[in-house]
Amino acid sequence: MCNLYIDKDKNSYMYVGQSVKRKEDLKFITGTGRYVDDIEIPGNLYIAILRSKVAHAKLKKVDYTDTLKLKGVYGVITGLTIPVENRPRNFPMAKDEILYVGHPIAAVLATDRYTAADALDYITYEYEELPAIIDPEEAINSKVKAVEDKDNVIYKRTYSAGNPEEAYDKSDVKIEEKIVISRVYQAPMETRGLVVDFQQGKLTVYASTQSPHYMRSFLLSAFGDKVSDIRVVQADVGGAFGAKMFPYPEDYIAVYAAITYRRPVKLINTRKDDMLSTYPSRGQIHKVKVGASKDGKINAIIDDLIIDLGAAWHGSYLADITGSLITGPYDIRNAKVNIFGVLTNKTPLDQYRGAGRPEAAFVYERIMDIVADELKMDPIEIRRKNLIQSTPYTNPFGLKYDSGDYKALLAKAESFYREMEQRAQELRKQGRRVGVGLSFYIEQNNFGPWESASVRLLSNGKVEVIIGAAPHGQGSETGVAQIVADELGINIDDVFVVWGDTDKISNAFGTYGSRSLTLAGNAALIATKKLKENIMKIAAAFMNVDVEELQYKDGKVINPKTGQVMTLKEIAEKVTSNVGGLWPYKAEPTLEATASFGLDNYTFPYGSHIAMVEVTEEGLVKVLDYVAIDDIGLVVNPMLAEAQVHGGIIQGLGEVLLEEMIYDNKGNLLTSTFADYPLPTAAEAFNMKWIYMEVGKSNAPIPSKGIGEGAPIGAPPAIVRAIEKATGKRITRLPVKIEDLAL
Ligand code: MCN
Repeated sequence: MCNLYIDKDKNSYMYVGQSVKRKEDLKFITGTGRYVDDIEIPGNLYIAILRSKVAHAKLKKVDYTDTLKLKGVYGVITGLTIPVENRPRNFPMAKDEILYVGHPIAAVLATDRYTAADALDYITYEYEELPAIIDPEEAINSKVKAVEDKDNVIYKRTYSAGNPEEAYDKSDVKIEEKIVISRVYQAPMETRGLVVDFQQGKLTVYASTQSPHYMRSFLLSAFGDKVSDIRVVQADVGGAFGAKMFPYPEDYIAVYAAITYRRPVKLINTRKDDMLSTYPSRGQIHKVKVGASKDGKINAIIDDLIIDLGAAWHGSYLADITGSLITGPYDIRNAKVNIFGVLTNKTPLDQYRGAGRPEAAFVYERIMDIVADELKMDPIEIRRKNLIQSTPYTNPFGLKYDSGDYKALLAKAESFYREMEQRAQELRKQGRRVGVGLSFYIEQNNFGPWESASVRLLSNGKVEVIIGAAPHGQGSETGVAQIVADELGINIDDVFVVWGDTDKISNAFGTYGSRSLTLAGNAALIATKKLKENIMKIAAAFMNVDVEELQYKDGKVINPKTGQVMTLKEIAEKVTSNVGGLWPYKAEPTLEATASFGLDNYTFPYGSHIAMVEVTEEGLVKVLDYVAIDDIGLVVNPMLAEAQVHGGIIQGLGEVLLEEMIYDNKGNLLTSTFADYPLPTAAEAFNMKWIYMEVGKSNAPIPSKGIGEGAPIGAPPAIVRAIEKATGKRITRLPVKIEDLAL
C-alpha cells in the first residue's frame, strides 16, 4: 500500500508532491527482477572478446586455427569494422591499428560462456608496437600520434565573451591554478551485456541500456539493410549512471554475430571487461586564470580546458557542456574557455552522472574559495557578491538560466553553514582537524529533444502508461504514476507504468540528462488529458447526451442532470465487449492516447551543499554532517528526489576520496578491478539532510526540473573545501590523495 494523503497547499493534487512509496521495488526485493543475464534463448551461443594488451600497435595477423578445433567453439570473428560517427576508426574491432588496451581484437562464439572465455587463450595475434601517448598534456605538442593520420588535438573550440584578457590584466588579484579532474568509471552494479534473439529477418535485442530507442537507431543504421527492424527491449538494469547511453563495440559484435551465424547470442561483460571497455568519464585538466577586484568581484575567467578523449573524439561534447557553464551561477561577463580535445591511447571517453557539469562546478567553486582565501574573505560573502541577482539570466555564452531565486537559496544555505562552522570551531579547539565547506551550483538539464508517452485504459478499468524514458533505478515509475493518477483522479495502485520496449512505443529517447520526470511525465499528462477527452465522448455516446453536459471526477463520468454515473471500468468494459456486434456511435472507440512533450529551453535547477568533515592524522576523511538544498521547481515525490540526492552525494564522495582510473605509461589500466578501484560503501556513508525550495519552476504543465544529477555536481566542491579547511592544504585535484592530507 502506498501513502495517501492530501497536501492542503497543493490541493489540486492528491499524489503529486507526496512521498509515495516506490512502486517498482517489490520485484527487486522479492528477487523477481529480470536482468539481461537472466535471459536465455534456447540454443543461444555465448560470446567472449579478446582484447588488446597493448595500447598502440599495428595488428599484423590474428590466428585462431587452434581455437576452431576446440569442442564447443562455434566460430571466431576478427577484423569487423563498421563506420560509426565519432567512434574510433577501428570500431568495433581493431582491424589494422590497435588504439588502446582493451580494444577488441577477436570474438569467440561458443556453446557456453566458459568455453568461450577459455577459447580466447588459443587465439594469437602478431603486432608491431607503435609508440603510445597516454598523457593528454604531453599529447598536445607530441610528435607521437595516438591515432595514425589524426592530429592529437582533434577537437578545438573557444567560448569567449566580453574582454577577458583586458579584464584580467586590470584586476587587483590575479590567480593561476591548474585543476585536475581524473578519469572515473561509472561503476554500475550490473555490467554491460546483451542477448540478441535471431529469428529469420527479425532481431530482438535485450540489453542493459538506458536508451533502447537510441540503441535501435544506431543498430538500424549499421544493420538496417540486413533486417526489417530491430526491436530493443530494456531488461531490468542494475544502474547505468550515463555509461549505458551510447552503443559499444560489444553491441555491434553481438548483433553482427547473430545475423551472420543465424543464432541467438549472449554477451555479458565480466567486471574486468567492463572496467577496461566501458567509456569512462571526467578526465579534464583546467589551466585557469582568474582576475578579481579587491572587494571579491570576479572580473574574468580564462580557462584552457584539456579533455582526455582517449582513442575517439565522441566525448568532446562533455567539454562543451563544461565550457559553456564555466561561470556557473555567477554574474561574470568576461570569460574565455579554450577547449583542447585530445586523443590518447586509452579507452574512449563518455559521460558519467552530471556529464560536464560536475567538472564546471568543481572549477568555478574552487575559484570562489581560492579567491576568497587570497582576499581573506568569507566564502558566503564572495558568493553573494558574484551571484546572479535575478532570473531569467543569459550567461556569457548564451545559455538562458530560466528561473529561481539564487540569493534566497544561498541565504538558506548560509544558516546551515554558520551553524556547522560554529560546531567545527568547538571541535578545532579540542585539537581535531575539522572543516566546513559550501558549494553553490547551477545544473543544466532536460536535455531533449522531447519524450513520448501513451496512456491506455484497459478493459479491467486499470490504466497502463508507456513512457519513452527508460528508467533504471531512479523511481520514475512512481513519479509518472503519481501524475497520471492525479489527472484521472484514481488510485495510484490502478496505474501501471511500463517502458523500455521499442515495440511498445515507436519513437522515444530514454533516460539521461535528468529529463525523465519532466519530459516523460508531462508527455504522460498530456496523453492522459487526451484519453480523458475521448472517454468523455464515448461516455456521452453511451449516455446519449452531449459531451458538454457531462463532468469528470475521480475516475467517473457523471451526468449532473440525471445523476447517471459511469466508471472508467464500466466504460472500458462496454467498449471492449460485445464481440461481433455493431458500433452505433459517432465517438471513436479508442481507449488509448499518445503525446510527446519537449521544452524550448533547457531547465536550470540550482542548489547548495554544505559538508563538515574531519581529517585524521593519517589523512583519512570522515564526513560529520551534510546538508544539501535544491530548487528543482515542483517536487513530484520528495522521497524519490531525496534518494537521488543521497546516491549522488556518495558518488561525489567517491570522486573526492577514492576513485581514479590510473594508467601506466604504456597505457595499461592499473585499476581494472574493484580491489584497485575502491568505491564508497555503506561504511563510508553518513547522515545527510535534504531540503528543497520550489521557486524556480519550469514552463512545463507539471512545472518540475530534474534532480537526477544535482548531487554529484554539488558534492565534490563542498567536500573538498571542507577538507581544505580542516587541513589548511589547498586542493586542486580530484581525487584527493590521502598522503597529501596526512600530518
Ligand atoms: N523527481 C521528482 N520531482 C522532480 C524531479 C524528479 O520527484 N521535480 C523524481 C522522479 O520521479 C525520479 C527521480 O526524481 O524518481 C529522478 O528524476 P529526473 O530528475 O527526471 O531524472 P531521470 O529520471 O531522467 O534520471 C537520470 C539521472 C541521470 S542523468 C543519471 S546518470 C543517473 C540518475 O538519474 N543514473 C542513475 N540517477 C540514477 N539513479 C540510479 N539508481 N541509477 C542510475 O543509473
